Amino acid sequence: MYGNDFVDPDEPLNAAEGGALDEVLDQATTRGDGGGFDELIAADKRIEPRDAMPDDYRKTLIRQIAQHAHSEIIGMQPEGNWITRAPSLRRKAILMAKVQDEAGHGLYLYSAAETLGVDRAELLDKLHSGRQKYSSIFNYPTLTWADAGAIGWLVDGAAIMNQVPLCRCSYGPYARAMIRVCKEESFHQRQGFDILWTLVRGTERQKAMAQDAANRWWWPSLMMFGPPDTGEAAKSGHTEQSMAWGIKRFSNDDLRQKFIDMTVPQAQKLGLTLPDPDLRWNEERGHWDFGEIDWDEFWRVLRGDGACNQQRIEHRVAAHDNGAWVREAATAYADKQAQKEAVA
Ligand code: BYC
Repeated sequence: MYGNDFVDPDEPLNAAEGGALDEVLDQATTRGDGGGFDELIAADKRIEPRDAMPDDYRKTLIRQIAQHAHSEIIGMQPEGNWITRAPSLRRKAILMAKVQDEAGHGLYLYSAAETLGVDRAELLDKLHSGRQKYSSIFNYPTLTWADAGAIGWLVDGAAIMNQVPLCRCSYGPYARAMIRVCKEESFHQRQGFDILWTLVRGTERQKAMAQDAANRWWWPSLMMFGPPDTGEAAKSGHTEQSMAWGIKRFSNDDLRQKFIDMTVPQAQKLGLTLPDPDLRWNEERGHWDFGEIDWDEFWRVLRGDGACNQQRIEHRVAAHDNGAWVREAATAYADKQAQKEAVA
């Protein structure tokens, strides 16, 4: 348990800690005696790389897993921005570990995508040339130290809500990668909450900094779940098909509501106000009602018009170019080892 100096350690802070992950592990489906794709999906079994699968299922997974992997590595940038300015050695060490975890998540996910027959270099090329997306959330700037807290609390909190169900995704390598990712995200959310918990008990300026960060990150965090996909919007995106294939287990709207229901009491505990005047408990629904999300802003950011889109890609491409010698050295070493083994 991390950072349990501010809450009852038995009280779950997020979906992974709420028992959802244990439930997934308990129910981990084992394969039956084969069967075709449709039979495996109908029986809620895993599809493995060796199995035959419809081309569209493969393409959907490559699109989603690649986008997810790209989000993890681009997501290193906003917080990486604060490593050199973290307020203490302890905070710096924790933040470095967190950012390194995100790199690791990217690696698990690129590996999962590669089991579908694509090459990581090709996926990175698509990211760099704007042909594949990464999460909208990482196009917002990190203006103060409190943003490191708000990202951990809200962005990682939203990520866990979305990703715990992906541990039950029908595609085996993706589902298995998500189990470790979710455990690590749980630590990330706690460290974010802990940063804010410290700030809200600090000076008036520190409290104002925490409030300002919550104001700026709340709505973009709700957009992370993706556009509306229930009611009239049910036919518009990928959700219906992805749910039929067991890739997505819940709609974007359901996960968004679960996240809001989980997060409002946490904001109350922090003494922070969420920037939505329409936020109120609906006794009848048993959920928090919330205001209109600015979907124009979401689509604008996706089209490349967010505050940091250009900067994020430029930085990524430069990091990739600067790392060329590492890839060359690793390839040369692997070739040398292979030659030695061939001779032995
Ligand atoms: N940003 O039909 P929909 C993290 C696109 S990293 C950008 O609902 P789908 C972390 C969507 O791609 C968190 N685009 O699509 C890392 C589609 O466009 P295309 C990343 C978005 O795929 C570092 C269109 O909108 N998590 O946790 O069924 C530090 C229609 O959407 C977004 C994942 O990637 C968005 N937010 O569902 C801290 C989780 N939302 O592709 C934290 C895995 C939607 O047709 N991914 N779009 O051109 C998923 O669960 C699903 O892909 C989504 C979208 C729920 C995101």
